[in-house]
Amino acid sequence: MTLHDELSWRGFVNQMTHETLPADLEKGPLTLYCGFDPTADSLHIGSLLPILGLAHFQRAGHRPIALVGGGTGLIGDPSGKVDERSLLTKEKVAENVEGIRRQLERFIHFDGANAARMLNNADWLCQLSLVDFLRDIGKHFSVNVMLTKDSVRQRLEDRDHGISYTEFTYSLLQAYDFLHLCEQYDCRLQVGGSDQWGNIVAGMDLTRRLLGRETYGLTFPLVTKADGSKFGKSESGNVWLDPNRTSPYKFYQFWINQADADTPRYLRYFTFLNQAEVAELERQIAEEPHKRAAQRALAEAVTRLVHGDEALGNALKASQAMFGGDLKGLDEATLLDVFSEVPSTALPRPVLDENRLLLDVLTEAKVFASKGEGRRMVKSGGLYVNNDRIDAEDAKLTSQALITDSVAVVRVGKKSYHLLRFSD
Ligand code: 545
Repeated sequence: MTLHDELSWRGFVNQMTHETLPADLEKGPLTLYCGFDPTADSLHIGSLLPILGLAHFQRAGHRPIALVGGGTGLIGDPSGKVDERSLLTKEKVAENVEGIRRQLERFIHFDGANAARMLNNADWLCQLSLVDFLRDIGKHFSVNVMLTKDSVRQRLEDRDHGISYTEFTYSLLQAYDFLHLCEQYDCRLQVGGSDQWGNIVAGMDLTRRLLGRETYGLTFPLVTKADGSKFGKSESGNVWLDPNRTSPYKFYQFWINQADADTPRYLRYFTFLNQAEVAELERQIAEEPHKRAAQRALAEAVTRLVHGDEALGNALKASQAMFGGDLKGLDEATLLDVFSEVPSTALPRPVLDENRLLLDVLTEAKVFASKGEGRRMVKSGGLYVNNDRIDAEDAKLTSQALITDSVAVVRVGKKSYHLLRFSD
């Protein structure tokens, strides 16, 4: 399979500027780039497709440049944005650059024959002189043409959602980047999401005019969901790559919960599984959908890719906890994350030393409506502490009930959970 065959099969190709690109990609290594503006200190899964796009090019022997927009991030790309954005402070942008740089480093390798590069456009954009820029670069842009671009046109129609001169100029800066990278690094292809088409083409035009060189553009599709809702959001908002913003457990759960109708496409987008492997998982969706083998494979592969083996192991263990699995070895943060939607009762720690009956405490905590209900539950074998069955009605509550420093997990029946949290 050629790289283009692979990308097409995976559904990575939305638009290409040249019909000849697929064949040219086979002629030898080429340098390409994709830009990421530091609008936050973490990427979210919306950036995963372009990142994996770069990884596929690198696997095929090409040289990717991951560009962090320390300069463009000070301006703000209007592409696809209905409203003018508020400017981030320079300090915030610099901080975000570091966060994003660290994340990007996981996905492509920076050594070997076709080593990737990580560049920051602040290094050249922040040194430009306004007068020189307007003379040397601005002169090649027709405002008439710029006004017809999607990103601008939408914002011209009503004043409430207008566009500032600052954002209007954004695409000149991105165009200048392509020119700079072509000149300095022989970069000949820019990739990005479909919202980047206008900016990519602007850079190609500029490079053609000023260097007389032909470059390429390729865009990836927008990731959609079969039910029409927006991809990449969970109930709690964006799904981030930073484990402190979206825990590996929640990240794993996000993928496990994908619909059957979306999963084959996502396996092609977000994992490196090959055609035969994806076909086998598709067969399993068709024949035994209840087993969710494809979702499991998806969740495992993406969690491993983004968070590594150890975090995946913990996420798997945490996921089993909800279904009565072993709770030992889960740290408190993970435990609280897994049971974040479960009711909980705060109790003073000394309660653990008072030799109280477990059923009394649970009745006070409203786990049971009455002590009688608690007794019946124990008799029928339906009361668990930390997923261990309680067999005696006169069981005492002691510090033995703690599974982590301050938490005991009570379960009534198959899956009705309640947390007891002991604080000093
Ligand atoms: C800057 C300078 C360049 C080339 C590109 C850029 C960035 C580009 C842009 N891209 C988007 C982005 O989002 C914020 C990232 C999360 C912190 O705005 N002008 O930076 C997204 N991009 C990846 C894909 C995209 C795009 O990073 O291209 O389509 C999302 O899939 O929206 O010289």
